[in-house]
Amino acid sequence: MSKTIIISNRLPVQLQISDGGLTAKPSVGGLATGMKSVHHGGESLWIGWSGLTKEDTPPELEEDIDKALRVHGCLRVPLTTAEMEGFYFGFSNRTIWPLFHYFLEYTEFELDFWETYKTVNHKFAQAILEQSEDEDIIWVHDYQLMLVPQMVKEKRPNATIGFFLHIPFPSYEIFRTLPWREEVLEGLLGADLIGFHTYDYERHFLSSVRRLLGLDVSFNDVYLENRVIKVDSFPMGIDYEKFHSAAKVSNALKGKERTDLQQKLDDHKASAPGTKLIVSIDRLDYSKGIAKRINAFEYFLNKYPEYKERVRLIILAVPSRSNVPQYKLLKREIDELVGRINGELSTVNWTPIWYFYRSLPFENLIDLYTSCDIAWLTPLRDGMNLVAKEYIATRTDKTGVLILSEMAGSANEMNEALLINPNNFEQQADTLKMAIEMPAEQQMARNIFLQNRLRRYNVEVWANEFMNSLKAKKQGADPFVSQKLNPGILNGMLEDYKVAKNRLLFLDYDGTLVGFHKDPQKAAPDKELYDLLDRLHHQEGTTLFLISGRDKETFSKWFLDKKYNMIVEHGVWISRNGQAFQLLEKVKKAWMDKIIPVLESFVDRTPGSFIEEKNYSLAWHYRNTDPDFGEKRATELNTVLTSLIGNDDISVLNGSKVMEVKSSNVNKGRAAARMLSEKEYDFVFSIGDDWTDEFMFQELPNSAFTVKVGLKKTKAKYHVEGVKRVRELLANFVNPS
Ligand code: GDG
Repeated sequence: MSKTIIISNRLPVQLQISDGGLTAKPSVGGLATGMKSVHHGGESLWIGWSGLTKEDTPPELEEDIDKALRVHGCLRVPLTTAEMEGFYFGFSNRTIWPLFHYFLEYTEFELDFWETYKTVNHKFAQAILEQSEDEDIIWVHDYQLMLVPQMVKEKRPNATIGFFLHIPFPSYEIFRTLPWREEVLEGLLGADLIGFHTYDYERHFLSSVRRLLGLDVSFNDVYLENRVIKVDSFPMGIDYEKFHSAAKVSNALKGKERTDLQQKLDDHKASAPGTKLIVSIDRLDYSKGIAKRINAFEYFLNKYPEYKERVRLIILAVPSRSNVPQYKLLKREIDELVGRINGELSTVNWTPIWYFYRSLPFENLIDLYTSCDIAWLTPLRDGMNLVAKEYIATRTDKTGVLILSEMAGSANEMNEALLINPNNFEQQADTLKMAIEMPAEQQMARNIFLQNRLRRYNVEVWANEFMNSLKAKKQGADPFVSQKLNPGILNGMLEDYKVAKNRLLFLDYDGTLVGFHKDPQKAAPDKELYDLLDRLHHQEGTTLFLISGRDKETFSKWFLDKKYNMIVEHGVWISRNGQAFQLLEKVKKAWMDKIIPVLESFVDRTPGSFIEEKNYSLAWHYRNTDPDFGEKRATELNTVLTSLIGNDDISVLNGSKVMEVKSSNVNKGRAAARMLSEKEYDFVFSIGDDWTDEFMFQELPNSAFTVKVGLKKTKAKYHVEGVKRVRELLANFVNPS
């Protein structure tokens, strides 16, 4: 039976070693909770770091630790202190974290960090490989493990792998600064499904994939030679019921039953009626914009001094990554800021800011959420921000105002909150005023919508949606029209091949027999290809045609003395057995003079594009342009050309990164059909990779074997994965037994 394997940097279990021995308690974080529906029973395993480095693990407890973890369905990846330094505090938190949160100035590109990151990712991948089987579903979490999907896929190609990134994926302009950007993208593309919190992160990722790896992307699918990867957004929710019911319980407690913190908050409210409490809760992280928020609070108090003594800001900053220098500096900055502002503005009755630098127990978190009239969250960048959602979930009477930064992923789903730009102090001061003065009915009207959405799309739904999408990928629900040329079909085809007396083969060239090159002239045939074609050409009973959009000069240079049969320029010219090229179709070319200037103007305006002038057609190549810009220009050119050519017998063909203008009565399909009509053939085969080959697939009789190279939609019956596979397939023809 297949099982689910979850991988994250930290295991969802807290280990504690004390005099009394070892304890293992499940963590209560959002991820651990959300994965409950996925990680249960004996069918799932969670692999991660235990929280103890090798140096911190007493050897005599190793076995007990493993046993304790096993009870929770967990397996640890042992890491040394040095590995944690380079992998976690180094590459993860001093390179990726700042870079992906747009803090280029804090980003360190250290080769040592990168090397350790690779080593540790490898350890995680190894642990997965040891524990998994082909039919398992593997879900990798977050930025610490971006290389794991590929490391696993390489060794276990049939495994179904999902990856979810909990932090933003930055725009291409930021991501491209990473020295190891290609490796990171390739690492992620080992997955079958890649999930992000928002569509924006998804779009940034796809843009980097196209620009840096030059891969084809169609909607949210990335096309590799042998696989299609789905990229999608899954906005993470919270355990709504847990927060909502905890708030209900807390509200129902009376007097001394209430927590100490709640009693203090109650006393404060009683002593200062009409005052408002504003809360902010974050890990102490520069991405959360805590220092800016404090400055904005000071700005607000100076702009609207009537609110002095009438509002108080409670900041809960949870210690985080305090080994990283940048976090130490931030801690100092915030300490100083709070000290200065409280020093300058406090009165006998009032301290503007209550600042807690610690982690509070869950009950106290609920106390803060339920007691504060406003939650003010101002991250400068945040993948999602669950605190915003948790605050709303605890507002059982539906009052409360959420002020939320537009830069948080959650802002996309929380339109009813007051959304602000954390860099705009003027706007923040005015929004705070608005929040303080907002009538309860309006607060409730906003929160009803927010609560309904959070209740519906909770963290369990999030986890299940991701898993269902991953399972759908596993079942191969890809919308391919053609069938993979599997060994069964191949054997049948070879049987037919063997017994056939007269075989006809049409082989496209670029993208089929050779890969694409930036400069088309460089895609010359290699020795292996010549050998293969020679053997097919000289095989008894086989008629081989190279059929291409290329010009006759290039093909003459490469193949004329080989005497292969060739059809070039999509069917304008034909050469058989080494004879000079002859016209196969009568074509007009007067139109070309009119079209050249149009194409030239597109070349001038599209860096990297160029014109290929053939005898009877004109091709505008844009493989080397910026991919987004190139596509945009191609659409534009298509419109211009179609309006220009009107009813003339000219048509525009969209090939693979090339647009070709040519006479309508010429295409590979017509040419192939003509060859077919010359003689009786009992085995017909055609193979090609792009749009222009579709004419062949369409035109050939149903009995023909038509094969598409790559995974695009096609009229061909079968597909193979890439040039290497094409050559292997043709090698079978040389020796069909
Ligand atoms: C990353 C991404 C993304 C906070 N203080 C205490 C405490 N918390 C809990 C909150 C909340 C969680 O910690 C913080 O979650 P966030 O989403 O706000 O932020 P990150 O830790 O940065 O998380 C983020 C998230 O991953 C999920 O994908 O949303 O964008 O940066 O659940 O309640 N809990 C307790 N005491 C505290 O003092 N018990």
